[in-house]
Amino acid sequence: MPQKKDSPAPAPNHSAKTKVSKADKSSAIPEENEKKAQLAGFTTQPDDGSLTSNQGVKISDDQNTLKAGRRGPSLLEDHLFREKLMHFDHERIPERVVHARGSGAHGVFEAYDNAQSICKADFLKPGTVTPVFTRFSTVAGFRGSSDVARDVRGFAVKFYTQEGIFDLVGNNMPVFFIQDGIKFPDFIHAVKPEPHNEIPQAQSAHDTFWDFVSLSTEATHMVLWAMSDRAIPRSLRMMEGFGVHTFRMIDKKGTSRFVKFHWRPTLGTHSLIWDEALKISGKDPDFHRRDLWEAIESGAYPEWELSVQVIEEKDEFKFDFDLLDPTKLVPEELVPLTPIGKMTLNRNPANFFAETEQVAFCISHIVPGIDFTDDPLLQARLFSYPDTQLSRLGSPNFHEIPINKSLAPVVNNQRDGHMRQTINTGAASYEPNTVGGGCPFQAGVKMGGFATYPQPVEGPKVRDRAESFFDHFSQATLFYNSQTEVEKKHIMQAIQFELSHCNTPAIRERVVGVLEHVDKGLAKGVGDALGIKTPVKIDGPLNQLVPADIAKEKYQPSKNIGHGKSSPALSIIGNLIPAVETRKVAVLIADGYADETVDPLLKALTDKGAIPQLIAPLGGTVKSAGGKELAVDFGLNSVGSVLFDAVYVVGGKKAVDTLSKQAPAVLFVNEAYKHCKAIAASGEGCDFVKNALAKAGLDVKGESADLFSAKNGVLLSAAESKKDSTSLTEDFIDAIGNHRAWDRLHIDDIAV
Ligand code: HDE
Repeated sequence: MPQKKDSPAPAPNHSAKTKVSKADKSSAIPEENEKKAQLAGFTTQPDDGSLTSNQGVKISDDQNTLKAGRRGPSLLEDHLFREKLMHFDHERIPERVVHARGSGAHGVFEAYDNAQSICKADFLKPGTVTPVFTRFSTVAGFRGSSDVARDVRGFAVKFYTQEGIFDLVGNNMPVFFIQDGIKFPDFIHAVKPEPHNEIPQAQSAHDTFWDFVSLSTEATHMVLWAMSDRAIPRSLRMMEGFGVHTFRMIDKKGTSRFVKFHWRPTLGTHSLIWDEALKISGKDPDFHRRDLWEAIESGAYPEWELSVQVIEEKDEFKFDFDLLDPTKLVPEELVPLTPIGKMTLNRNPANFFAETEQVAFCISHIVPGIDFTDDPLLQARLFSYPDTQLSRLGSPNFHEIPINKSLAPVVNNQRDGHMRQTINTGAASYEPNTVGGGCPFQAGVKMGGFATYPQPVEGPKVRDRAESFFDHFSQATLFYNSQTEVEKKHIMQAIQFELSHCNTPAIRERVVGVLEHVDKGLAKGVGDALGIKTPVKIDGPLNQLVPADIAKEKYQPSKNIGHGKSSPALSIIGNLIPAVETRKVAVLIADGYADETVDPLLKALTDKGAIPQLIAPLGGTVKSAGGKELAVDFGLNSVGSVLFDAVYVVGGKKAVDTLSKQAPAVLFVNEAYKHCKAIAASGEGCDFVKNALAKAGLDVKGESADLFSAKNGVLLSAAESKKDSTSLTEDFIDAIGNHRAWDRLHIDDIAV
């Protein structure tokens, strides 16, 4: 059973901005939980016993096939060889048709004390701790594609509640590309690699994606999200999650309210820069997977607060957008977030295939207290998820796979099928029966049975869309207006990049024409970069996703386009939560380094939860001027500054002379500058930084006061005194916490 905590539940207004110390975390997280115990029953430890066949027969020789003579032909009789190869030949299962690339972790969800007034679900009772398994993913790429592709991230959480499984299968963006599930195969075909040559991998920067989204203007809002920094998270631990659709919550009295689900990371939401993401894909395609794994192994457990936006039934039609339209969000300024609990991921899977690959999320997995709405995208998903598990996992018994197994008892008359694990006893596999004493019996609502909310439904059978879904641009404009200037620039550059990879001029032009309806400046900026003259006039109706037999004029978007105000909550940079914890800091070092700085620097960073790593010209060790030896984490050639959040160059004449002759060391600092990362140096290290930036074309003399300032995130202290280096380290730590110096000078001029 999910454990109840002895300590009082956190206050309901516990905000995502509240920093939770490690000590707090460990006290909140039970070492054992019921799901862990259940999985233990299926888990084997490496055994030092004899090697056996799958039938338990001991194997005497696993090096040689059975042959007729020492140099003779292999024999078909070799049952041990055939068993081993047969199993190997079938090791792979089909990868997910979307969201194939993913990483998962176990954890717990702990309810605050306030959700029961709107939801009767047991796992939301105050202080209830429920085991969870969470899988993050990209959407378009194949299973082996890069983690940091520009893409939406899946954010799927399986709650093993006392009343059965609840899957909250969301994304890191609050809206979606299409309004009706019947277009999902078209959209996915358009974004996946093109079918004739299977190019490009894990990218939307190609003709078919932009062709589809420019013809289906309902995608415009989500396209802007996908072109924003949200699509290149710094870490899976530093991104938000959203349920996207409007759901229902039902309280004990049977009252239904509309809700939107939000996950907010306590580390804040942070992103990469596109140039950085491109380079990380080469240096470490497992960047996000490794980051999640290492954080959990080190005890720095990632956390998210779950909130809901609650809308009373009577307010369903109060907004100028439709709550059932998944291309719209509910601005927080209209309906604030109410935090209702916290998720902590605290355990890596024991086996990737058994857990992360075989986990089967289905939006149809809900528990009493939660229900669906008529959102046509949500309705389509209700069919798709269980259906896709049949081809991926191969059997309707996928719920029996340990990672998918409910903690609540599963009792019904479903029987047999491929790979059935349960051995059902007795003669009755039907209901009603007398043979089995009438069991299992229906629970009824009072005994916790699920009952669908009795929402009245009436209307003609039509293939159509409500007019309230026709406005495709207001919220795209709202989103764009809500971004800081830096974020707007990133969106513009992302669209320029993507369109420059489209071969068909008409597609590029149509996209610019669509952008005119979002923001004229954005359209012009993109157009200018591609040699497209604005304004662009689009031929034919703007939205082509209309029923064939219905007048196209009816489907024109509303006239009040481009009127969007702003919603400050939608900016990442405008909502910075400073966090140094788990940030990776490269310390550039070489033989002859100055003794004074390194130990205090490493200690100060580690005390704040950052992860300093020593990067030297070669691997092995480095010796200080005073003869002290330190182990090097990486040689310069095996990493790059893109894998770190900040760089420190250690002083010491001999060390800096050596580093100055290393082109990768110079590139390291210059790329860190270009990517707006905190840079610090002490002693002779300061000259190294200045010379490096001068080589990249910056005027380090004329403007040195502005360039080398805390605001610009470049901190130099030529003196090596204890006082100076302490204050340098403090400023450096602050700069790391700010994530990036977004307003850094001359970024576009730097030649790297
Ligand atoms: Fe999915 N989606 N989806 N999706 N989705 C799948 O199910 C589908 C949509 C999401 O880590 C598939 O098990 C349809 C929205 C996540 O295992 C498949 C439609 C959102 C994951 C499927 C959508 C999502 C999936 C493929 C439109 C955010 C990965 C493998 C009607 C709210 C879960 C699988 C994991 C996976 C269908 C749209 C999120 C084919 C038909 C909107 C996070 O069933």
